[in-house]
Amino acid sequence: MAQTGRVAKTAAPSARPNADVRPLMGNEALARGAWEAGVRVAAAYPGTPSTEILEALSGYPEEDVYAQWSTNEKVSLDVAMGASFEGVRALSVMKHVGLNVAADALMSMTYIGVNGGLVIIVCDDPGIHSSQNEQDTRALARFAMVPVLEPSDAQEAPAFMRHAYEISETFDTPVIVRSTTRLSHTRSPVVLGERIEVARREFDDNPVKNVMIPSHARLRHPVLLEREAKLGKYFETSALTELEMLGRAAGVITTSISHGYVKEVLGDASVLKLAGSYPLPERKIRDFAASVERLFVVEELEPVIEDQIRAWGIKVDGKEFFPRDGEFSPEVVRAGFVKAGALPDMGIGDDVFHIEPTPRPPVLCPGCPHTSAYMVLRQAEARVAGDIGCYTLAAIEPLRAIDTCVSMGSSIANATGMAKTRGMTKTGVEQRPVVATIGDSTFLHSGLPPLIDAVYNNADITVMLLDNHIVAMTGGQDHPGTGKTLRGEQTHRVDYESVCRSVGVKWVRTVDSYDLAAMHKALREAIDFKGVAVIISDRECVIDPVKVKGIAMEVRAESCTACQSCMNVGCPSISWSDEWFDGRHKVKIDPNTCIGCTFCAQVCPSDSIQPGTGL
Ligand SMILES: Cc1ncc(C[n+]2csc(CCOP(=O)(O)OP(=O)(O)O)c2C)c(N)n1
Repeated sequence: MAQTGRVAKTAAPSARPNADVRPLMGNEALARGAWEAGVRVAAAYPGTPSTEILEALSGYPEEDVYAQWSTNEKVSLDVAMGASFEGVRALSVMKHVGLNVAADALMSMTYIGVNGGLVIIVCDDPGIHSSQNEQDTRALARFAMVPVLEPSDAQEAPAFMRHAYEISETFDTPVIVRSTTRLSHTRSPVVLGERIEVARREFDDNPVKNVMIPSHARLRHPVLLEREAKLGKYFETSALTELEMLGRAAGVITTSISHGYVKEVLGDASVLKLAGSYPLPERKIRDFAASVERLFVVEELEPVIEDQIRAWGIKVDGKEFFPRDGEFSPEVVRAGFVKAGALPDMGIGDDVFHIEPTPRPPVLCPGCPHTSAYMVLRQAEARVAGDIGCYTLAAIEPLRAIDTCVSMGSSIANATGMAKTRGMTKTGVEQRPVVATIGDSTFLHSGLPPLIDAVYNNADITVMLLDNHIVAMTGGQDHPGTGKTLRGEQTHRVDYESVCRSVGVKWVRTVDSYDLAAMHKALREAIDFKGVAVIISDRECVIDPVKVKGIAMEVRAESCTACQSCMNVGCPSISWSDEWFDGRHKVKIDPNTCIGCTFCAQVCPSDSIQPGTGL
C-alpha cells in the first residue's frame, strides 16, 4: 500500500446550525466515532473503564457493524486483524492491562501493518479506580512503534477516531486511541456526524508483508523506522496538533485530558496541544520551546513526552512538579504550577478543593454466591491463590480468605507453583492445602492453559471455578459460558465439566453455591483427592436483584445470642440492632436488600435467622 504521508481528509462535522448535538459519555463518543468512520468489525473483552464502548457500538445497525465480545483481549485484537486483512475497517477495544494480553499480536501486527484501517482503543486508569495497576499505554505504544492519539474530551473523540482510521490506512499501521477513566466516563455535548461508507479493499496477497517469519520480519523493521519518521512529520502540520500562542513567560506542552486542566489553571500560558504522545512533531516542539521563556510538559502518569523532549537537548520541566502516579485534577495541576513558581501560592491548594469522601470499604453484594466458597476455604485454612473479579473482594475483612492475586488467569498456575513446594523437605513442610479460585469469565479468558498445565504436570491442587453466569465485575456482560452473544443472540454455552474432563481433570463436581454444607463436603473431598480437582460453584449472580430475590430473612431477636457468627458472612444487609445480649449487639437484617440466600441462617447456631413473614 502506498505511504504518501498525506492523509485524505473526511469532512469533520462542524458546529453547523441545526447540527445534531447530544450529551455523550466519552466511551459513547468513541463508539460513535468508530461507527462514523465506517468501522465494519469490532471486538472487545470488557474491562473498566472501556466496557461501554462495545456496548454502545452494538446499538448501531448490524448491517453497518458486526460487534462481538471476545474471550480475551488478544483474541479481540486477532479478530480485528482478520477483518483488516480482509480489507475492512476494524476495531479492538480493551482496558490498559488488556494490552499486555494482546501485546504479542500487536508486536507482530505493527510489522505487518494493515489493509483495512485498524484501530485499538485502550482505556487507561490513572488513579487505579478499578484495576490491578496504573500502567501507561503510551509507553507500550511507543515500544510497539504504534502511533497513539489522545482526545482531550468526548467532543473530540469522534474526529480523533476518523483521523485514526485515516492515519492507519495512509501510513499502513495500527493506531491506538487512548482514553482514560475521566474521559471515558465523563459526558459532554458531541456533534454527531454522518457515517462514511468505506469501500472494502482487496486482500493484499503479499506473504512478505503478511507472514511474519524471520526473513520477512527483517525486511519490515526498517519500514517501521521510516514510518515513524513520516508520522512525526505528519503531526507537524496535522490539524490535530494545536498551537495557541498567548504569553511568552510559560509554554505548556500537553495532551489528552490534561489539556483541560492546564487551560483551567494557567489560562494565560501558551499551549501546544499534541494529538498524542508518539511519534512527536520534533520541529514544532523545538520552535515552541524557543518561543517561550520556560517550557513545561503536563502529562498524566509517565514522562513519555518529557523524556523524548529532554533527549533532544531541550530544557523542560515536568515530573519534578507534576506527579508520576495518580490521577490529575485541576487541583493537582495547580499545585504543580505553584510548586514550580509559575503561579502564586494563594493558599488555596489541594486541601481546600480536596473533599475526602467517607471511606466505605467495598464488599460483596448481599447474597453474592461467591461468599460460600470463601467461607469454606477460610474454615479449611487453605492457601488460596486468587484471581481477578468481584470475588477478589474476599481478600479483605471479614472473609479475608485470599492470599494472592496477580493478574487475570494467574490463580491456577500460581497454585501449581505453590503446590510444587509442598513436601520439599529442605525448605520445611507447608501443610495448608492449595486452592485456586477463579471466576467463569476469567477462566475462559486465561484460565484454561494453566489448568491444562496443572493436569499435565500432575499438580496436587483444588480449583474452585466460581460460575455466576456473567462478567459481574464490569457490570454484567455475557461471555461464552452464558450462551448469549453481545447482541443477545443465543449461542453455544460452554459446559465447564466437559471442558475440565476433556483436558484430563479426573475429579470434577458442580455444587450449588448457596448450599454451605455441600460446599464444605466438596472441598474436603477435593482436597483429599491427589491431583487436580475442580469444584464448580454454581449460582446466578445477584446483579439483577429483581430477578433473583427470594424471601428476605429475619432475625428472631428473642433467641439471638449476639454471637456474631452471621457477621462473619460479611453481608451488607446484616447490621447491629439496638438490642443487646451479654454486652454484645444483637443483629438485624434489612429486608429490602436481603436476597434470601440463607448463608446467615446456615451459620446461625441458635436458629434465630428464619425466612421472613414480611410482617
Ligand atoms: C487483562 C484484564 N482484562 C480485563 C480486566 C477487567 N476485569 C477484571 S475481572 C474481569 C472478569 C470478571 O468476571 P468473572 O471472572 O466471571 O468474575 P465475576 O466478576 O463475575 O465474579 C474483568 C473483565 C482486567 N482486570 N484485566
